[in-house]
Amino acid sequence: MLSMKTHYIYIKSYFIAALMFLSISFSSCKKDDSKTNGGNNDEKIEYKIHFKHLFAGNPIVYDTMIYEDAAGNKMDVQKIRYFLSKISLVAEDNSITEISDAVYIDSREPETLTFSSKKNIANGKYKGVQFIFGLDESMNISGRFMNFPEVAMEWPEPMGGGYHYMQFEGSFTGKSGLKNYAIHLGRINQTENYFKVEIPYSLTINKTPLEININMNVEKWFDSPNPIDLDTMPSMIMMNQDYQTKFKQNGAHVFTID
Ligand SMILES: [Cu+2]
Repeated sequence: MLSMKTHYIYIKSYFIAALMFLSISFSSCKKDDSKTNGGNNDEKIEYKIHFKHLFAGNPIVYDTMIYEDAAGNKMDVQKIRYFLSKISLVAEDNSITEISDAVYIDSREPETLTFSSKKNIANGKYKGVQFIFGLDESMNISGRFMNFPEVAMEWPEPMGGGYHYMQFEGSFTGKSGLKNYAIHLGRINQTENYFKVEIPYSLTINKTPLEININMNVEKWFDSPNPIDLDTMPSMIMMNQDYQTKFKQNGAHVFTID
């Protein structure tokens, strides 16, 4: 139970908060008014992209040996960090509106799981969402990120520099017992391994806030066209183009949108 005194303090702070809110909304009203004389064309709409990480349709339970790779090895998921970039909307006339640069996502860090911004997106019908998994040539340049957490994605200079597209790690039980796996994807010297993902998705934009979910269906990294057996996968695949290609091909089916 709250004492009368704390009650009073509560009411008082509510009152102050309400006053602050009022003054903020007044000043933002003013700002908006001065902008509306140029017609609707300059209006930016707010959008939010949520990133979800699912295993066989359910949110991932971390650090728990309840999953299986394509060969039936029991596995867990401990870490999934990656970049998606140039997230774009594809209009029915095929014109493309880019709504993000490079976005860093750590599936265990809630503050990285929503990307929101404002952008002038033309009204109309859209038929799809596309993005790059990882970073393309124009973005994958050493020194592009100076701060944590992105800087921790650095790819070693002797292997071409730039950044990992993804660090996906955990452990599994193979024939010889418990082992770790590390699915580190990136560019090996001059060989680019990023890929473009195009997902059909119809939406209509009419100056309304936009909200979409991009889901990573994690089990699909192990699925097809290249079934992955963690027990026979080398423990280091950062210099292994064969495995980079396998994951690149599997990755084409990993993402869905709702
Ligand atoms: Cu690595």
